[in-house]
Amino acid sequence: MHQFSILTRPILVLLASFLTFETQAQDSNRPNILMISIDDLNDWTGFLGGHPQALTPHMDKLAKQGRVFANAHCAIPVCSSSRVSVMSGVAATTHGSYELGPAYEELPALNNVPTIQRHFKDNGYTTLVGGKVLHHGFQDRLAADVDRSLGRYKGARPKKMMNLPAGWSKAWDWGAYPENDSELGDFQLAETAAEVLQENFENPFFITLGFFRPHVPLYVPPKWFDLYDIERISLPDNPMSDLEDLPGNFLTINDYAVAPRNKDVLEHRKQRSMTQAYLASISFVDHCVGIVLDALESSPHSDNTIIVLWSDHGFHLGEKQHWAKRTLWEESTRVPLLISGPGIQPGDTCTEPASLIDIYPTLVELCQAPGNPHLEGISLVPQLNDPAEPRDQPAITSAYFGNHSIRTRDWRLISYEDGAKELYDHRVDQDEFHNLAGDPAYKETIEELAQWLPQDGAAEFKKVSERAKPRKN
Ligand SMILES: [Ca+2]
Ligand SMILES: [Ca+2]
Repeated sequence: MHQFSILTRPILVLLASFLTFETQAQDSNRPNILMISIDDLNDWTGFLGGHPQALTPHMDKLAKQGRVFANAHCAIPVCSSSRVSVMSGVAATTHGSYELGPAYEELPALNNVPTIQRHFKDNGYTTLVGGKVLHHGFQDRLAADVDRSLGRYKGARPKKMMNLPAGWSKAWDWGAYPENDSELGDFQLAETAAEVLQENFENPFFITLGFFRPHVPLYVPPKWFDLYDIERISLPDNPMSDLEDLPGNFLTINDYAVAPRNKDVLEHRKQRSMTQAYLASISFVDHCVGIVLDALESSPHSDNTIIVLWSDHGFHLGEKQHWAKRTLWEESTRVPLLISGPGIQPGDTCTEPASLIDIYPTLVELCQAPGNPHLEGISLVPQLNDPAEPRDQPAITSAYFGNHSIRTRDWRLISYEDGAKELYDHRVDQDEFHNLAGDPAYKETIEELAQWLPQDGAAEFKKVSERAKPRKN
């Protein structure tokens, strides 16, 4: 055993205490993280412009303070799988959850993959989680990933259905209810978070908040409905002829039993009313986001907190004759993604492709946390420094086993399990009306994009009890 001389010993003690001080100093300078997820929010926000009337002043303010990733996409366009990908930093083709189904801790491929909360906790952060973050919550072996729970989501529901036509899934009701914001779980979560943000923390914090609106049922108080005159709401441009150039496959497999069919929506004349409820829910959740952001701004942590805001996937309101999610088109895959914080200069919107699985490595780099060998996304720090910095990696979205979308700055290629393809040129066709896949002039473009298609995706892992049920008729 090495023996220190009496002379060197005090120097080592001094050095050790200096190092300890240095480490603590670094710790106290490491930025906090405030992660805000919103459920089922598509690009209908002011800063993305997906709907000309959407009122989201609080998110728009945040967008001005940091970087907007205007070409950001989910890994899988459905709740549980998308959130598993965000929290693990792992693609569907590795974890094997391609639709609504297994919980994080049930997926064998993630046995040794720490959630982002766990990873930061293991590196000195205090983790707080409230609302809907992982679809199934932090349960079983994930329970210890959370130092402090800010409560699970609690929904308020009227005694009777308000607007739902007979025979539709009860999950899909909507209406001006309850009377006050304070009766809704999202508002309560925002208020709780606002209080927590005034506290002092010994370690840097990682707070994750998951807001539930605009997920169905679309119940929010009357004042939010009053923001949108039902007769003057712009409805999505949705020509029936849009379907004529589509391969049949995805039109069939996305016919999920819970979401209403567009022909039923039209038959019952509910399109305006449902669109109004979705917009009202967006403005309500924006208000909740504002409560949290205002609280952070007036807190001792305002200068040293990274804010990441995202939605787990997009949402159709009739586009391509479809409602809800699960497709590989822009309405389903595109999500809001905002990042702001110390050192991030406001500036132009980034139109390079980004994926929600890039969030994990981005936060690791921003906080100088140790790497994680499981991560499959790529840090967005270069685009936080310069929004024009090109990205080679497209955003890859998978939906149901064997179907993938490749989204670059200018293109979207969709490839279905049976080999059928769609190609859209986003420079001139942001609505994805014109499928160019059958045009020989685009053969090379398709070949180039197809190089990104996952070749050996993990077999699908699904609990039988949680499989999506196909419609019977
Ligand atoms: Ca969702
Ligand atoms: Ca079309």
